[in-house]
Amino acid sequence: MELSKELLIDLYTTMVRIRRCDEKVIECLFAGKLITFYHSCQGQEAPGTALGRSLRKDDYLYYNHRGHGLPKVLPKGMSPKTFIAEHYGRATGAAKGYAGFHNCDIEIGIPGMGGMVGGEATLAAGTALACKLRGKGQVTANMFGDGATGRGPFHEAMLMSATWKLPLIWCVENNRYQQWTCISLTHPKEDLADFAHGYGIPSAVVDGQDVIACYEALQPAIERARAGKGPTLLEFKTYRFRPHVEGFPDFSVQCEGGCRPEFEVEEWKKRDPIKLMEATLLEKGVLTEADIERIHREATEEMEEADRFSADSPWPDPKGLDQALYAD
Ligand SMILES: Cc1ncc(C[n+]2csc(CCOP(=O)(O)OP(=O)(O)O)c2C)c(N)n1
Ligand SMILES: [Mg+2]
Repeated sequence: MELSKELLIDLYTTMVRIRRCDEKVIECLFAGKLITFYHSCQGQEAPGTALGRSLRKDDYLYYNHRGHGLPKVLPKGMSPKTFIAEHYGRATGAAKGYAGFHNCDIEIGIPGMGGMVGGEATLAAGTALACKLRGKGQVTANMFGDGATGRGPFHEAMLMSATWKLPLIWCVENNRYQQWTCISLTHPKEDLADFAHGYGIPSAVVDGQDVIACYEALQPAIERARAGKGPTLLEFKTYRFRPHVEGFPDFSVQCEGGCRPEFEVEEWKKRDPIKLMEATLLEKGVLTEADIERIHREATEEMEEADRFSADSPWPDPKGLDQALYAD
């Protein structure tokens, strides 16, 4: 699959914007400006970027707590202003500042998340059923962590989606950890994509650090869903560069042999998705060093502006709590 120059630049720029936005949220958090905590998505920008950029505006996209959806909602069209303002708890935020990190926007097909790991799976089956019944070629995608595949809702919804041939793209970001527990203690097999065999649906294991590989893997899965042929399970092998949640020590010892050794983090940083794409685009002659410098500078300025916008935004009116709810 040959991706256009414009698309390659767009995928790269989107990942840089996500990284800068993530860094800005962390900076604001430690400056005491936010009403919430934060689960950084650094290192995991590629799968969500590829997914968000592949979906239509009227497709549904569910995300989990990692980056509070940032690497999915920004590529699907949410502004960093809306995202950061929500963390500030301001009325201009995604959930009008009422929810702190709940980055929903139904106008662009983002119903939001709940606090329960794997909880979006059954909701995704619900919107996928709605997509099918409407008959407009809409699809639903659900991107979640390896931890969610250990929960009942994921398997119940997988079974239903396979049996009813729902237009669903199941995307697991396998970063090998669930908070402070290594996957070797929770899952018997290396590849979570193998779960698909039991449900009789196609699957693939994808290099989650390579945004081009992610994009290419998603296209047939989305086409299959749009064509009414049913769901696909894609497993993106990836890694988070920062602690599970900011401010908590990360190198605990819940795993045999010690959990998440520092050298492992350093090894994975050599496969930073942004650096990998940068090298590819320089090699292909799609971007110059000057272009890269400009893209980073513009992303930094965009996030500074989003920070100022958020800080200057009004607090929500406590009486308007019901306005943050929606029904369809
Ligand atoms: C049902 C449920 N159990 C436990 C938790 C606490 N919890 C929050 S995030 C998390 C880790 C989830 O791991 P994973 O799905 O792999 O996502 P990752 O953090 O690695 O991105 C856990 C256990 C929760 N929110 N919901
Ligand atoms: Mg995980």
